[in-house]
Amino acid sequence: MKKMIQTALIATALMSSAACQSVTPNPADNAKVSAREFVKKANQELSEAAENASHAAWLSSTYINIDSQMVSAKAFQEYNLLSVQYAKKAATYDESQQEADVARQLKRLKLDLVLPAPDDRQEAKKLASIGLKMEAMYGSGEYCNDERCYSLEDMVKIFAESRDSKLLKELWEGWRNVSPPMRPLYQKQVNIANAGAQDLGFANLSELWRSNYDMAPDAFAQDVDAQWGKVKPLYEALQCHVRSELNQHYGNDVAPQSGKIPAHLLGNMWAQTWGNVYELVKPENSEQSYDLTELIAEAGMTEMDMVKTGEAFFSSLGFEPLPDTFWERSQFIKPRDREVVCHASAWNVDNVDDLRIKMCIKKDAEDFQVVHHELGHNYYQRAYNQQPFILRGAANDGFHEAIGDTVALSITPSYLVQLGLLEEEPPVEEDLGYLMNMALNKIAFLPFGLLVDKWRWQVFSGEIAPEDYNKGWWKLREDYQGVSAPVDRSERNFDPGAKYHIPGNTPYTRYFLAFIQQFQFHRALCDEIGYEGPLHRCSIYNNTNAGEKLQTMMAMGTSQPWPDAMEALTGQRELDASAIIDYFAPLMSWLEEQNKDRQCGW
Ligand code: X8Z
Ligand code: ZN
Repeated sequence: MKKMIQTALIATALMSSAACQSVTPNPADNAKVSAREFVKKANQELSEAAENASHAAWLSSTYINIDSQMVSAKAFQEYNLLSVQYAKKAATYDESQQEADVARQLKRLKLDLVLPAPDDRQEAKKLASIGLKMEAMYGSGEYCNDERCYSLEDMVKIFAESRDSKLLKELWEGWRNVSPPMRPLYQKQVNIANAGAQDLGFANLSELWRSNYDMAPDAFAQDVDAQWGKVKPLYEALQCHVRSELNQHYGNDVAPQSGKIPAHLLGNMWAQTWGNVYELVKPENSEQSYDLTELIAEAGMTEMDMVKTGEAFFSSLGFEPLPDTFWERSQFIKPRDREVVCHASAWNVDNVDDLRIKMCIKKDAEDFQVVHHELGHNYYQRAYNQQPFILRGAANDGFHEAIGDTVALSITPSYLVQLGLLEEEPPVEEDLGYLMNMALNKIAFLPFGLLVDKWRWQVFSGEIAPEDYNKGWWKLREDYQGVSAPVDRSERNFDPGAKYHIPGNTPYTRYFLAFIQQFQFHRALCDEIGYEGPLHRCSIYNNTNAGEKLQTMMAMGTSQPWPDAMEALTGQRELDASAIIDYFAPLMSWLEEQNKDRQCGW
């Protein structure tokens, strides 16, 4: 399961966890060997099992059909059982008696599980098939009205471009028909995985997930809340301004002046990033003077060109080019002849150099950013491939999500000029528009990044009962994001299931962390290269010193507690939201001015 991270970065517990079809003896049955011998064997067996599972998962994600699901479920089941057995056996060794490298591997074996099965083949089998089924349901989901059918990708595009609130509301509701059938499966999955977590000595799956950050699980939850407390004023100011501008555009009947913002009006199916409503909310006198989506179109860039441009950025930092197999095996474009899981992911199928991304690329600014995000995963995966298999992972999962985004923060106007996409740099006075656009994507995301796992933690612990799944979801959506459902919801709905990471069983707090870390990383790298000036204008493009800093940290994998990796990159040992606050300081002043006569809050 650990491999969930390393292998398919996002794609689910399933894929990455999985494996070994063979007649591997149960490690728990072995006569007790030294801890060093034990981790050696674990590295070997788990890496084989993970590779097997990854091949199967690639297949089931890029050809959704009954056979690929069966093969993949089987491989996941085997990998999962093997990981659980190793985790249990690891707990029989006293870490404090081992040399540091062995102790670290024992620790990682015990914690790096996302969806542990109880040690029972039948339960493990059920768990695997449920996961695959939900992911396939999501991947092949669509909405049809009397006129036509819409894939999720069609709907996502309409959300980005359309201001027809009636159509948006219809599609918002329509897409959410994908998930009610998942509800009983999800409930079952929670039960089995909770039993698995309890077998491993955790109170429930929530405690296991929160234990993966080199600190006590409750301390982690508190730290996350504390970070949220620091950025919340910025979010509230943004919500207030956006609400008011949407009200101006749509009128009181569609977009109320006060309270929560109806979730279908924010340019995104989940209201998680709001960059697509930039035109409606931009500062009047300081337009962002270019639109990257238009520049991509004007330059006639293909999907492949977008990926090549991303690769070139990493090359400019000194990273080796991607292997030929990356170009041969990746999925860049949505195939027309079959169903696939379009949600973007990055893979290292053999955990060495079989790097791939799987996307259904749209030729727009949003996916240009996602391409960099995914490539960040691939370069990280390759950087730590010299570590023992058990330590091939990020310092923590937020780091994995932050690398590509950190690089993408350097897609500044000056970089676009260097690329030849933009003729000249816009004047500094127009930066407010640039910052607004960034805030709509980065600040707007924060409460969503937080609440997805707030919901899951409560579900896993039983605090949200199965009969309240949807109610619990909307309470969090309303409280944290200040958005509301545009149509009535009830327990006939299962809205969390309409967001990929729930059926895909991918933990989500990682993105909240990453959205804070990426600014911290960006600031540290800009300091490193001697940049002086506003943080949002800094680009590390072409700077191999910045590249080396990244490479050094990334090569550590998960061999050290994450504060060590943080220190290697930034000189700091803690998560620090002050960088994101610095970055947006000019926008915050502007928002405060705009909001001074408005009643903010919800
Ligand atoms: O799932 C992703 C990546 C793959 S790890 C495309 N992200 C989250 C999402 O789409 O919900 C990136 C940001 C948040
Ligand atoms: Zn990612």
